[in-house]
Amino acid sequence: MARTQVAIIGAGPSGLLLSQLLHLNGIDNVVLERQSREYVAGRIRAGVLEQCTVDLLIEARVGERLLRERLVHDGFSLGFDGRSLRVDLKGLTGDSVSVYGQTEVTKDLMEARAAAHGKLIYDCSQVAVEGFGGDHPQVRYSHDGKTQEMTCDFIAGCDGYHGVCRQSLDAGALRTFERVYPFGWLGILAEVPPAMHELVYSNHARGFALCSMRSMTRSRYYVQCDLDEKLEEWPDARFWDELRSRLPLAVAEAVVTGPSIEKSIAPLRSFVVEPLKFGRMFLVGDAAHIVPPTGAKGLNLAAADVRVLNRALAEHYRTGRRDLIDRYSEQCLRRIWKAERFSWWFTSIMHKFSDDEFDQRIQLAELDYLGGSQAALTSLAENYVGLPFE
Ligand code: RFL
Ligand code: PHB
Repeated sequence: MARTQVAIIGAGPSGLLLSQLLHLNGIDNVVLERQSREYVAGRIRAGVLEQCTVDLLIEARVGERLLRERLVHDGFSLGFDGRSLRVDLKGLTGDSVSVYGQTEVTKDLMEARAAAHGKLIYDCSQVAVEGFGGDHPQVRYSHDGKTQEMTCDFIAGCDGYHGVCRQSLDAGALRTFERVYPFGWLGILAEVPPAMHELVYSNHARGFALCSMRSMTRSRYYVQCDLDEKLEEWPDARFWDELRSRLPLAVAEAVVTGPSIEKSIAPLRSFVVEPLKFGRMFLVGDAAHIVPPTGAKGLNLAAADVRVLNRALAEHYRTGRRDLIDRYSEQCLRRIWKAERFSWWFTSIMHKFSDDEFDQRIQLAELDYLGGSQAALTSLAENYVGLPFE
C-alpha cells in the first residue's frame, strides 16, 4: 500500500501552500483533488492579500511573480450618503495590502509543486478518510477507474466548505457556529481599467457595491443581490447600470464598461467549526471556517491556518514534540474568531438588510462616526491589513 507522511485533501490555496511548505521542510506529502487541474486553475475568487500572507508565500518560494506583478494598496474608500471616505491603511497602521488574484496564487503554487515533482493527483473521486482517531490514518480514493489506498501519519483536510473531511466526523465530535445572510454578491470580471486606483466599498439604499481589480487593465466588480436571482437576468448592461447607481458620483463616472469575461453569484455566510483537530486529522481553511467576503479575509485566514500547521508539523518531525500540534485548534481559532467578527461587522454596516429606515440610519451613523474618529478608523484599518500573529 502507498504511504506518505501527510495526506492533503484538496488542491485549493490551502492544500497547495501546505504541500509546498511541508516539502520545503523535507516532509513527504500527497495532494488529492476532486476536480481537474484546469478547473482549479480557472476559479476566480479572492483578490486581496494581507502582508502576512505575502510573507508566507515568499517563505514558500512563490513570491517572485507576486512581488513583480502585485498592486500595493495603501488605502481604500468607503462610499455612503453621497460621500467618499478614504481609509488610509498605511498612515493608520504602517501596513498596506496587496492586490493579486487567488487565481494567480494558485497558478504560482501549482508551478512550484510541479517543478519540485510534488505528488498532486487531480480528478480523484470517492475520497474517504479513515482511522484518524488512532495511529494509522488511511485515505481511499478512486482514480482512473481504480480504487487506491494510502496510509499516512496525518491527514490535512484542505477540501473547502463542501469537502469530505469535515463530513466524515461524527456530529457529536464538533460544534458548528453559523450565520447565513439574506443576500449574495453578484460579481463580474471585465477586461477594463479599474474605476479608481484603490478599492471602493459602497453602502447605498439600493444595496452594497464593490469596485475591485486584478490589474490596471482588469476589473472585478460586485453588487449585492437577492439569493434567488438568476445570472440570465443580469445581462452586462443591467449590471453596469446597477453598479453605477450604487457608487459615489465621481466613482460612477469613472467606471469603464466592457463585456464581462466571468459572472457569478456567491451567497454570504459566516461559519466556524470547533475544534479543528480530530486525532490525526486537521481541518484547514474553508473546510473549517467561512467569512462573508466583505473583509477580504477568507484566503488570508486559510493561509494563517497553513502557517500554524506547517510550523507544528515541521517541529514534530524535527524533534518529536507534539505540543504545537495539540495547540493547532486553539491557536488558529483565536485568529479565526477575530476575522469572523470583523467580517460580520463590516458586512453589517455596508449591506442593505431590509427596508427598515432605523437600520439604515444606524449604518450611516456608524460610517459617519468612522469619518470623525481616528480611533474607530484605526480599528477598521488594523483588522483590514490583518492582525499580528500572537
Ligand atoms: P477552496 O479554495 O475551496 O479549495 C478546496 C479544494 O478542495 C477540493 N475538494 C476536494 N478534493 C478532494 N476530495 C473531495 N471530496 C473534495 N471536496 C472538495 C475542491 O475542489 C477545492 O479545490 O478552499 P481553501 O483552499 O481553504 O481556500 C479558501 C479560499 O478559496 C477562500 O477562503 C477565498 O476564496 C475567500 N474569498 C476571499 N478571500 C480573501 O482572503 N480575500 C478576498 O478578497 C476574497 N474574496 C472570496 C472572495 C471568496 C469568494 N467566493 C466565490 C466564495 C470573493 C468571492 C466571491
Ligand atoms: C475581490 O477583488 O475579489 C475582492 C476584493 C475585496 C473584497 C472581496 C473581494 O473584500
